[in-house]
Amino acid sequence: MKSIRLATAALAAIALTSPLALVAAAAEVPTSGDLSAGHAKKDTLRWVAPKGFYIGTAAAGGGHHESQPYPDPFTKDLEYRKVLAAEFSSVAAENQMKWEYIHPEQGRYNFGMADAIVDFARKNNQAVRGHTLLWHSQNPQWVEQGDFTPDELREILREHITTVVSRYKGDIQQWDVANEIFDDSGRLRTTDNIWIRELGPGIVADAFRWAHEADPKAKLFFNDYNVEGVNPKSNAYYTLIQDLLAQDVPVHGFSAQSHLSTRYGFPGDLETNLNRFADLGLETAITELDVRMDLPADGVPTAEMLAKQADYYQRTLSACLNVEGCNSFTIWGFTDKYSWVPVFFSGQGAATVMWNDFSRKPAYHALQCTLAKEAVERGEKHPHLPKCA
Ligand code: 9MR
Repeated sequence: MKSIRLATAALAAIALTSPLALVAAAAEVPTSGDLSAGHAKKDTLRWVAPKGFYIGTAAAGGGHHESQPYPDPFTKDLEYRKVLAAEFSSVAAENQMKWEYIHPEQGRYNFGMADAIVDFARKNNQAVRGHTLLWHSQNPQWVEQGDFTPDELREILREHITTVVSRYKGDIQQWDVANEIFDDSGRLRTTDNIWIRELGPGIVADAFRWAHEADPKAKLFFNDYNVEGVNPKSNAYYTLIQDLLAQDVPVHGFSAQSHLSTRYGFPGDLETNLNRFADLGLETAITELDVRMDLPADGVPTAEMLAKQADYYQRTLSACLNVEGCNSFTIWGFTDKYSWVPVFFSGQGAATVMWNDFSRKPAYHALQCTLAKEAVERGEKHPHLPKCA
């Protein structure tokens, strides 16, 4: 049965890809192993997670995937879709709701893939994280190279936010309204962020106001990388958010993307940092966790490397579970097969919790056990507990 299904997936890949892609697609079709899709329902992340805690992943597609030798993962990889549905209670659009993807030309929206993700989530009883509305990156040419007056540009942003957020009103649990607006030293991106450069810092508050008008129930977030610990960048958010809250701007959350690397120490003050935002009355979230590593020459991580990676995953999850209002924990892809990491960091990879064939790494088990233990600690009855040390 399994081989028939896999053969069908491979044929679909053949019909849709170049000869070069064929070789890769055939090589990547899972043939063996501990396939998540084949696991019992009770042996998944979402099943063991405490009630009300969303365990999520990015749904792969767009962005770097478009230059890779495989068909669109989210729509074409059936095994991938099964694991996505079985394991996660929340999904985020990896690229499919970004400006360049969803609004590629002035006056033309491309909602197909975002709609598909939202439909998939509804059918599989999953929450959706929307990503993202105001960012310095992945904006279409027509915006970045356009010759607009400030008033026109402001109207372009307002119209975009209103259109996209309204379309998914009621379907999106959390929106990353503003993404990566500070640099690592805590300075606002006044040069590379077109919106802030052309319209001034006040545009950030307007983006939150417009998003809130379009979907009053969606929780609106600031989202960034390198803000896991207490540092100049997270301090900048801490100050800005207090200012905005004092002005009644509808900001509801602060999230740490958490693209970690075993090259660096674990940000041990993650929990402290999230707590100070929680103390402002905000929700917090982990939104893009992955833990990359420097791969050995043969490309195969050692058991020690995998254990260190698992430890980083577990500590990130524990920090979130320990913070009141940190109810959404998203990993940035669940299989190495589609991870952005090797494409962006030469010599690094193996950053996700499953191998290419969806078999589970120690990091997967670390997440699963941590979720299960927390559920038990919260007094929930668990008919099944995975074997956890
Ligand atoms: O994973 C995304 C990849 O497919 C894109 O090519 C890339 C382009 O910038 O963006 C990646 O996602 C980023 C996310 O949107 C924001 N935080 C950093 C993520 C990794 O670069």
